[in-house]
Formats: sequence, structure tokens, C-alpha cells
Amino acid sequence: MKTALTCVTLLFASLLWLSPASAARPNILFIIVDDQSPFDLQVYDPQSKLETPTIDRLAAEGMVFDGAYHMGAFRGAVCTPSRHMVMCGRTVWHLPNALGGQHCPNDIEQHVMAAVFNRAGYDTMRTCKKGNSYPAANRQFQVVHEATKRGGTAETGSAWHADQVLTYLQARKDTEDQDPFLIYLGFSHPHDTRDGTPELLAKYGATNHRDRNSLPPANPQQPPLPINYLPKHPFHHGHPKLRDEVAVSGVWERRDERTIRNEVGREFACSENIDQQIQRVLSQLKAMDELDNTYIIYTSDHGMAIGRHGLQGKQNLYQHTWRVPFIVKGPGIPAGKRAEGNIYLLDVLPTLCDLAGIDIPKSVEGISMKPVLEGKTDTVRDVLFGVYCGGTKPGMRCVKQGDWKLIKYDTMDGTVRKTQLFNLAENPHEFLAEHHKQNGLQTNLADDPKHAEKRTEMEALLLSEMRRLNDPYRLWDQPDDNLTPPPENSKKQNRKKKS
Ligand SMILES: [Ca+2]
Ligand SMILES: [Ca+2]
Repeated sequence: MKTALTCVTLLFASLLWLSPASAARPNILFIIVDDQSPFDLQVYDPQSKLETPTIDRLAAEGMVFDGAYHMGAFRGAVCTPSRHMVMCGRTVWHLPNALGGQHCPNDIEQHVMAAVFNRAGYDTMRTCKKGNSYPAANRQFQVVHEATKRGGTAETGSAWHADQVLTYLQARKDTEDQDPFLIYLGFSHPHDTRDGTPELLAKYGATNHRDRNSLPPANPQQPPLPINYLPKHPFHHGHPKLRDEVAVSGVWERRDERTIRNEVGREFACSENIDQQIQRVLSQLKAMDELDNTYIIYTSDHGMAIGRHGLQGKQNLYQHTWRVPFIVKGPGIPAGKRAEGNIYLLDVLPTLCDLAGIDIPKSVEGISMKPVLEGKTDTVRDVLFGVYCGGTKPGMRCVKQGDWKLIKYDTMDGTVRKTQLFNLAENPHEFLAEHHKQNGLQTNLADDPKHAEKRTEMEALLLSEMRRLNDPYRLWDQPDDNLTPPPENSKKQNRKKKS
């Protein structure tokens, strides 16, 4: 009996030893940039002038997601909810910082990214910008180097973040550390101020323009205007005095060709610099023989307008801003494949857990995209929802299913009430009447009687998503569901309290 037990124990032990999870648990390198539209990258827009050979190689050796989104924001700093969603895997109204945390478990900080990976025996390290983030989750990484680096030199720019990772990897090498690692490599760029290095600014014909009273020099080297550029958005975007629309250094309230082309050039200079910094990290992983056992994820906290639709910031729900780039390379992922995915950034945490063989915390509402990475399915969900309500309430909402997308605006105290309906297969850049396209489908179809039925269907879908996700607001043409809208602007209230 004793011998039999020993045999079973030995067999069990050897099975454990042979299981791939314990033999060589995968490393994770999660890269997140600040404010980048997928359409900046040639991976998503072959016409783009931005050169990113490292990201192109990641895409060629891994999988590119065409349908990756951030779920939205309830404040002007879209970064903040986005980064909460990455860290805890919860939907937008269920975040710890949404609606006073009323839809979030009290112990959520036990179940954020670093907490989960620390418990599983991973070494965890983070570098990123400071601010507009989730400090209670960020400080749980075992090694943290945070600073906002948006300058045009190695010490003041993106190289600094890569240096932190290189130093960390060198220390692992020196101590022969065999534990698997989770490295969170966040860059502060290409968020403004977009100060590029002199070489890359020259490549994209841009200058770090600082004089509010003059235009930047025109330069044929600058990238062309975005395809869906407009000199002005057709109606108020709904957030008066919004920093990103009026106060970004180098742009301010200007939307003229010289200003926008120069700013896109600056964005590209900063983005190519990031690409070079990622290459330094990948080279080091290769030299340490860790590259093949590392999942590499590349994404951004949200997209960006910079002249598209006459907007400059990230507080809108057009595809250039609602979507994010999302590329994954790693063990077992087929090379050079694309998937629609229909993923949100809140799916990152469950996916990383799934790839590392760690139980997904019950507090997570995101869905693992591992089946997509394995080629078993193309999407993890059918319907996608987006919100921006950091300005006047209730704000903007959008919903997407298949090729169809609906955006609704209920802002400026009821004076802006607009509906847009796009067929993204025919109109991927969401051209409006103001873009004057000849193709009848390349415009806003909301008031076209031929698409009235589709509009009704999408309106119903939007309402059902708002109910499902505990959206506390309703739009002018929706039932009020007996909701009491949340109190306005906590900052104002705080100020009142203080004074
Ligand atoms: Ca951001
Ligand atoms: Ca260790």
C-alpha cells in the first residue's frame, strides 16, 4: 500500500514537472504607449508615413488585432479609466473610480495585475509616466520606476523608460534569476508635449513649435493631412474649454494645415523613437535567451485625433480614437495573422492570466482572448460599446456590431443632439457630409430612410448595452429607466467643500 502510494506520488510529481506551465512559465512584456491612433501605424494604414520597423516585425511574427477598443471615459483624462481597466479588467462603470466605486468589490486591489502575478510567483516590474493612472495598482509591482518623460533627449524622453527595463534585465542576469517576469513597459509619449529628437523631427519635417502667435514652418517632409481631416468639427464636441482641444502646446485651437501637419510630424517623431526603444529591449531579451519564451503585447491606452474630423484630442468616439493598436507575439501564436478580436483593453488581464496558467480573478469582467491567439475563433464578443462623458452630460455613446456603428451625442445642455450611423466596411474613416465623398455610403447614414431600420436596431442595441453595463445616464430619446443622474463634477463639489 505504502509502495503504491509512493508510486502515485512520484507519478504525480513527474507529471507536474512535465507540464509546460511548470517547466518554463512564459514571461510577459506588456508595452503601452500614451495616446496613439492605430491609423498612425503602417500595420493599420499602409499609406502612413510613420516608420516603425520593430512594431512591423512584431506584427509579422505575431497577431494583429483589427478590432481592439478602450471602453471609454467619464472624465477628460481618458488615460485614467483606460489604465484602470487594464489593471483590474473591469468594465467602465464598474471601475473603483467610477460612481464612487459603487459597482466595484471593496477588495479589488487584491486582484489587480501586479497583485495577481506576485502571488503566482512572478517577478513584476513597471516603468511608466506618472499621473492620470491607478496608483494603488501601480505601486504593487515589485520594482517601480515612474517619471513623465516627454522631452527630446535620451534622459528626458522615451529612452529613459527603456533604460529602466534594461537595468532591470541586467540585474536578473547578474543574479541568475530564474523566476518568470511580468514587465509593464509604459511610455510617456507620443502624448503631448510631442518634443521629438532633432534627427527624427528632421525626418518628419517637424519643429517643436512653441510660439502661440505664429504658424510652424511648412515643410514638404511633413506627413500629409489625415484622410478624414476637417478644418472644424461640424458641431460642438461637447466639452467646453477641454485642454486637448484648446491648450495643447503647438496646436492650441488651430486646425489649419500647417499646424496639423507639423503636429502629426511631431507625433511620428515620438512614435518612431518609441519603436527604437522597444528594439533595444527586444535585443536584450534575445541576448539573454528569453525572447522566445516571452509574450509581447503592444498597445496604447486609447487613440487620438490630431486633425481627424477637425478634432485634436482623445475625447471622441470615432474609430481613430475609440480604437487602439493591439499586437501580440509569443509562444504558440501563429505568425503574420490578423484577427478582428472585438477586444477591449479590459481583456488584457484575463488574457495574461490565461497565457501564464493563472486563475482569472472573479472580479474580472473582461474575456480572455487566448482562443483568438490560438486561432480557434476570430472574436470574443459581437457587440462593442463606447462612452465619453467627461464634458457636458450625458455626453457621447457608441455601439458597434459587425460593419455598423452608431454614435450619439447629447451635450451642451441639450443644444447638441446628434446621431451618426456608419457602415464601416464602406466608410472605414467615418466620412461625414463635410468630407464631400461621392460614394453614397461614405457619409453619416443616420437620416437616410434606406437605413432607418438599421438605425432602429442599433439604437436598441445601444440602450441594451447601457443597461447591461450600468450606465447611470440616458440620452434624450431613450426611456429614463427611473435613473437619478449622478451628482455633477466632483471637483466642483470638492472646491465648494474647501471654500
Ligand atoms: Ca493617454
Ligand atoms: Ca526573482
